[in-house]
Order: sequence, then C-alpha cells, then structure tokens
Amino acid sequence: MRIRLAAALTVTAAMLLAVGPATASAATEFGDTCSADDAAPGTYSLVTLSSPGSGLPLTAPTSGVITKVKVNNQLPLPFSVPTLVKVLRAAGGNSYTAINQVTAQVGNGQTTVDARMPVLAGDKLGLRGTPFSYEGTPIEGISLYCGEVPGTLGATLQEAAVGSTTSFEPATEGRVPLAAVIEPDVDNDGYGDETQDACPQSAAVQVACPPVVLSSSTQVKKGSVTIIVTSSTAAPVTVKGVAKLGKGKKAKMNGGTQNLLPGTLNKYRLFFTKGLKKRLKELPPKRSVKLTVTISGTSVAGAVTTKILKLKLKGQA
Ligand SMILES: [Ca+2]
Repeated sequence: MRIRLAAALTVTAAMLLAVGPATASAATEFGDTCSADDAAPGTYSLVTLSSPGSGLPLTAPTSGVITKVKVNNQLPLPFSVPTLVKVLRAAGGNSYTAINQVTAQVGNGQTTVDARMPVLAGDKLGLRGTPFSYEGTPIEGISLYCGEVPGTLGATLQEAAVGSTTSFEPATEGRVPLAAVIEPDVDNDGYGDETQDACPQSAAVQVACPPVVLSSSTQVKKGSVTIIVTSSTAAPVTVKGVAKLGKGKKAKMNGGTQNLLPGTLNKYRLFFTKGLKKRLKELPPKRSVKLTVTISGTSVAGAVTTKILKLKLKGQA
C-alpha cells in the first residue's frame, strides 16, 4: 500500500508540474476591484489614501502604459455616470499631481474603457464625476466610491486638472472603484507593447516592424569591387564576397558592417585576396572568375534580409 500511495503522490506531483501556473502575462493590473455603492457630488475629486486588505496593489507596481481602465459600480442608477479617471503621481503627503486622464461612461457592473496613458511605478488612480444632464435636468456630476470597504478615501474640491498638484484630505471611510491594466513599454514610445505596439523594438513605429529592403550597385576595379548599398530602414548591413578560384579553392572577402540610415548611399569595398589577384592574372580577359557578393541587413525585429549578387571578374592576363 505504501508503494502505491507513493506512486500516486508522484503522479499527482507530475500532473501539477505539467499543468503548472498559467503563463504569466507581462501585463499587470493594479488599483481596486471594489464596487461603488456610494457617491459624492461630482465637484469632488477622489483618491484612495489607504486600502488595507484589498486584493490588487493600490499603486502601479511597474512603469508602462495603462491600456485599460476598469470601474466597478453597483449603484442602480438609471443613467451612466461620466467619470474622469485620472493617473495621479505622489507629490508628498496626501498631495498628488494629475498626469493624465480618460473619460469612462460608468454603467452598472463593470465598465472597461480603452486608454493609452503612460504610468510610472507608484502612480495611483483617482476620479472625478463630470457634469451631465438626465432627461433635461442638469446634474453637477457624481463621483462614485466604495463606502462599505475598509480604507481611507481622500477628497478635494479642486478639479485635479491634468498638470496640477492637489492635496486630497482624508474624508471618509472608503476607496475608489478603479483598476487599470499596465502593459510594458520597452521602447518607451507611449504605446503598450502587447496590444498597442506591433513593433516594441522601435519607438519610431507602432505598426509591424518594417523589414529591411536592400538595393545595390557595383563597380569592378582591378584589385577590388565597390558595392554601393541603400537600405529602406535603419539597419546594420554586412557585405561579404566569395570568389571561386578553381580546384575547390575559394577567396573570401569581408566588406565589413555599417549601420545604415534609410535612403543613404553607403560604400563597401571587397579587396581581392592575393590568391584571387594571382588567378585573375592567369586568366585571359575572355575568361572570368565568379564572385558571389552577399549583402545582409537585420531589421529591428531581428529579421535578416539577404541580397545575393553574382559578378564576373574578367581575367587580367
Ligand atoms: Ca511601446
């Protein structure tokens, strides 16, 4: 029985290993998943000052770009509530500087809106209701919050406009019902690398990384070949050459690597080896040596484009 039990345990362990934890996405979520059950007039800007025991980190655990904002609400309202969701950066004490904001039309349940707001580790989310009208009646705005959860809600009558720094005074128990998804932004172009940026290797483009397209011309001289190369996009480009000398012998030449800028003419030279020079001197002008030139460029995404040129070097006897 013992052996069988041990075997069963081993099988269980193996199954756990095989299943394992789900592959962690690089995107992370922060804020709060509490659901609003209370509201202040929209003249108040709100932030959570403390949130003991809430599930998500209250502040951004990492820098990147906020690509989604989530607002939870369980107040049964007959209208949606226009809400400015703000990225707030700590400015000492209970003061925060509003860095950016996005508007969410908060309905019942969870409202998710797309966003593109750069965020630094340590930033928080805050909100403010904005004025609207319902059936012809103007409403000054509604600032939603969770009042039945432990925590300290900070409030200010200041607008907390983007660019301004505002002190949020502890007002009541509660928290703001805001969460957000942060995606990494490795190239620091302000676009989330997972859903907004198809080329996270380059800040210059957000669509798929452009492949390298090479064009070239050649000029054969007595002791070398000059290759002029143009690349469609910034890329390191290498030129190499191999000449067949007969009897299985080869002459290998390296034209080097240059970091090309798009649209510029760049000169490479393949200097003939001693063996190639000797072979050319042996051959009459009617005969020739085959030279294969390989031009290769690497895109920002690591894709290699190769262009091969076949040249004939006339005998020099
Ligand atoms: Ca990016």
